Parts: sequence; C-alpha cells; structure tokens
Amino acid sequence: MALYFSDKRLSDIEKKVVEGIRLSFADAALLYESSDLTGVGQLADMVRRKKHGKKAFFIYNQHLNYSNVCRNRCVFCAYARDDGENGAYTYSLDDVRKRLLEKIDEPIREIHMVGGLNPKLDFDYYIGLLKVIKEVRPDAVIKAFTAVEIDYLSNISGLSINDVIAKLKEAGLSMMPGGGAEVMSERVWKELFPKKIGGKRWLEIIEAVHKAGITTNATMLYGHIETMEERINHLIQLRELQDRTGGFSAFIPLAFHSQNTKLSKLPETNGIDDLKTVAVSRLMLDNFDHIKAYWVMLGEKTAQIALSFGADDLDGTIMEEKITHMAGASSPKGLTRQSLENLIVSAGFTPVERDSFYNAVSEIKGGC
Ligand code: V47
Ligand code: SF4
Repeated sequence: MALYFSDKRLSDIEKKVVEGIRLSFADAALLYESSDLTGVGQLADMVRRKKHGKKAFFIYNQHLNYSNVCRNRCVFCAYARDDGENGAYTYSLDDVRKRLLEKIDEPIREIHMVGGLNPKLDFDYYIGLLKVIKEVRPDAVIKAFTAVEIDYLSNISGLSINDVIAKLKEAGLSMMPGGGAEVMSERVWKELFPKKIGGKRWLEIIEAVHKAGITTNATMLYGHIETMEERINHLIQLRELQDRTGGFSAFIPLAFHSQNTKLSKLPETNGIDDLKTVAVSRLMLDNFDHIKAYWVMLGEKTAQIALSFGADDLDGTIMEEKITHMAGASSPKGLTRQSLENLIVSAGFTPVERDSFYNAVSEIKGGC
C-alpha cells in the first residue's frame, strides 16, 4: 500500500526505498528540508520494520569513564579538564576494579569505556584497564576506546596502528564504540576539535580496526555549527566505508548539549531535528544493521518516539553517564531493565535484550 505524503516529493523517495535503490545526497537534502515529518518517519519506519520487524533492542551495560583529563579540549566538550584543574579526575586501576565490583551482582553484559587523552597515562595503563575488567567480569564484552585513542596510543607507544589494535585485542578488547568522528568536515574540525584527529584519519583507523576483525559503531555529533550538507556528507562517508569493510554495527546520532561548553549560547536540538536525523540516518545508511536512539542524549520520550522513526535500539542501562550530563542533559544517569522494557512496550514494540553483537538474550512479548 502506498504511503500518504503531504509533501508529494517524498513519493519518488518511497519508490527508491521500495525498490532498494540507494538514496543520493539530493534525496537526503530533500528529506531534511521536507516539512512532512510523518512522511519522512514512515519511510524510515518501512526500512526499520523490514530489517527488524517490531523488535527494539537494548543491552544491560555499564559505562566507565576512567579520566576526564584531556589534552584535546574540544570546543563542544563539557567533560574534559586540564590536569590539576577543579573537577579533574583519573581512576587508578584499583578505582576501576572498585567501580566494577560495586555492580557485580547485576547481570551486566557489556562494559562501555572511554575517556580523555590524559598525558600522564601510558600505554600499560590502557592495557591494565582491559585486564582489570577481564579479571573482574570475565564474561562481559569490552567495548572501549575510539579511533582517537588508537591514534594516540600509537603516538605514545611508538607502535604501529595495527600493533596497537593487536595488543588491545589480546588484552580483552572486543568491540569499539562510535565516538570521535564528530562531523567529518574540515571546516568543523578546524573550528571545534583541531587537536583531535580529523575525519580522514578517523576513517583510516576504523578501516584498520575492522580489518583486524573488531566491529565498531559510528556516531555523528549534530546540532552545533554543522550544516545539513556536512551532516549528509558525514553519512555518505560512513556508508562508503561500510561498503568496503562491513565492520560497522550501529550508527548513533548524538544530539549536542551545550551547557558548560564554549558553545553554551547555542540552543538545544529540537524534537523535529532529532527525529528527522534518526530517520535520515536510517534511510541513508542502508548498509548499517542498526540505528540507535541514545536515550541519554535524546531524553527518554524522544528516544521512545524515535523507535517509529527508524531506530531499533535504545542502547542500555548505562548505570552512570558523565559526558552528556556534564553538558546539561536532564535524562537520568541510568535506567533499569524494567524502565527500558516499559519504554519499548508502550511505544508498540517488542523489547529484546541483546548482547554486544545483537544476539538476543531474551525477548519479551508485548507491543501491538
Ligand atoms: O565522541 C562530547 C560526544 C561522544 C558532547 O558506540 C557530546 O554505542 C553531546 O560516542 N553533547 C562520546 N555529545 C559518546 C559516544 C557514544 C555514546 C553512546 C553509545 C555509543 C556507542 C557511543 O560524545 C564524543 C562526542 O561526539 N560529545 N561532548 C556534548 N556536549
Ligand atoms: Fe577530550 Fe573527547 Fe572531550 Fe574531545 S570530546 S575534549 S577528545 S574527552
């Protein structure tokens, strides 16, 4: 049955989606520009349902941020501090062990671990982090670090990118989160994160990581100074890399939070932009299996609605989130399994608790 569009231009895109024809830059621009939000949402939902039916995934996970001392000091970051500055912290390996043991009675399947580039931490510390997690929680998957850390570790250790990846893998790294790419545009890189690796290097390193057999996610930080054109180019660059490696698991659009950053005058992203960005991502990233609606940044309500705009995953329990909360996020710091299930069921989907690789560990019947 053909969908109803108040913006008739969407019918051409529907035809392409139905026939499995890849959408172009111009299609994405039209989707973003269209005022037919529900039309755009229906198109994304069509793809989402074809891939996952009514399933909506989540994971029992714990976030660990070992240090907020960071030499990069990206303009959009409220989390980072200089060494010795008020609020700066670094966990010793014993602190990390303690944090893991505090939650040892919970059925955590994944440890998501990232942090700043703290010049006082050497390569052995990073290996130590992985080893401590493996020792305390041998069954949990470690999803840690980003291309930014891989590049940094290669610089401080003198090892090649491939050797860094091999050593992290040997110490227990199984997967990598999608951070660090921000928006792959030279203009945005120069203005917002000039000390961090740019898009070209990020893609090169991720390609090496995928070739070493480690899957990663990908993200896009939106809602700051980037243009629609830059967003779309970012998505296309990810899609091209995925064509080559197939190593991306999920894509996560990250809604910018400006409080306590140098961009604090910028407003929050609005609901329309949040939902459209999820939908456009779902439609453009035809070779990505999963689109995450990250409840921490979107808020629970928008994340729940995003399940009908192309997203199939809400991320997880998290336990304690620092990066977005230091930038003013009003979402809770963690959610229980029951709350995640309730959010999914009341949105009309079937909650599926998953492991890091999207294998179902339990499916709860529900939805309509
Ligand atoms: O790379 C930094 C972003 C990222 C702010 O792969 C900000 O499963 C919003 O990558 N407002 C880290 N965002 C988080 C991340 C992530 C999160 C959840 C799941 C996964 C996954 C990955 O957070 C950074 C940066 O892009 N960030 N500051 C801010 N003020
Ligand atoms: Fe450092 Fe990451 Fe914050 Fe940039 S976003 S300053 S790399 S912690």
